[in-house]
Amino acid sequence: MSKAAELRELLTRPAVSRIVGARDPLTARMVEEAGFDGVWVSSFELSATRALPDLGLLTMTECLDAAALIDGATVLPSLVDCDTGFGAAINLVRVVRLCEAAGIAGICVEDKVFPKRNSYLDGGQVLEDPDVFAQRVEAAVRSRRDPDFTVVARCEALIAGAGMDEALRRAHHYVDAGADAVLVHSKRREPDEIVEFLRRWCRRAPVVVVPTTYYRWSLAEAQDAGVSLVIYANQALRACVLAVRTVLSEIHLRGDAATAEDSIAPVKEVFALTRTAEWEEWGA
Ligand code: SPV
Ligand code: MG
Repeated sequence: MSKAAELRELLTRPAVSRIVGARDPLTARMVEEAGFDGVWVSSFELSATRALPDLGLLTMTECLDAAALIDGATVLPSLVDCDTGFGAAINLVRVVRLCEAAGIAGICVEDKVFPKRNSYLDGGQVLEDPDVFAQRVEAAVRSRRDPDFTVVARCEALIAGAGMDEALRRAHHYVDAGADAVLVHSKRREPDEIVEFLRRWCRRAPVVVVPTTYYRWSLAEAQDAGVSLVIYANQALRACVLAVRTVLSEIHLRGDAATAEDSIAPVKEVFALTRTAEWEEWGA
């Protein structure tokens, strides 16, 4: 099965699926090892990895080059976060062509204006005109050569405070334009508005959610409410930030790495993750 067909299957099967943000190929391999279903190539994580804020600063090339490397390190399918689509409809057509050529399973594009701001930032969010965005979605869908290549339309109406009716209106519009699934985003600490969206959506098309702020919502609850795909978008990055800071400050304070040794991975684990033995069989 192609990776595109696998991602489509994850979105359409009755059971809820789970994908995880991986900012680099090694993390993608750990996502696979942990048993998750796929990889989320997150604009927030890719930006943060370059010590940049998630403000639409990454170019299309930077994003897709990183996505190809990440995708190449795992058998899992990847869903690539393409922010607002790097321009007009024709830019998204190029994204689809490049992703398909790289074997990437699908893209997600959001209905904000360029340059988008990360959804959790305080301050205003500016939504794209829904007709303009739907045209972009339609172009992406029409330009794919593999019918399994997935186009997820991300609705930011709840993030922007535009209300539930507007979120539903936009989501229906995007599915009418051909979107394979809708990512409905919320930054509430409880899943209440996501639950209401799902109730009124009546399973018209697969729904993707990102429970970063409403992290107590269980997988079983999400499945019962009608979610198809859960994205753990940034937990791996945040785990890394805390772990690295803790270990580095310990080494700096103590003047040795003795106690740090117990809380870091043995070098052998890195050898295993990078499949060193397999490479050595080639005669290294
Ligand atoms: C990302 O991970 O880049 C996302 C999800 O787009 S969020 O950060 O919640 O906007
Ligand atoms: Mg993003």
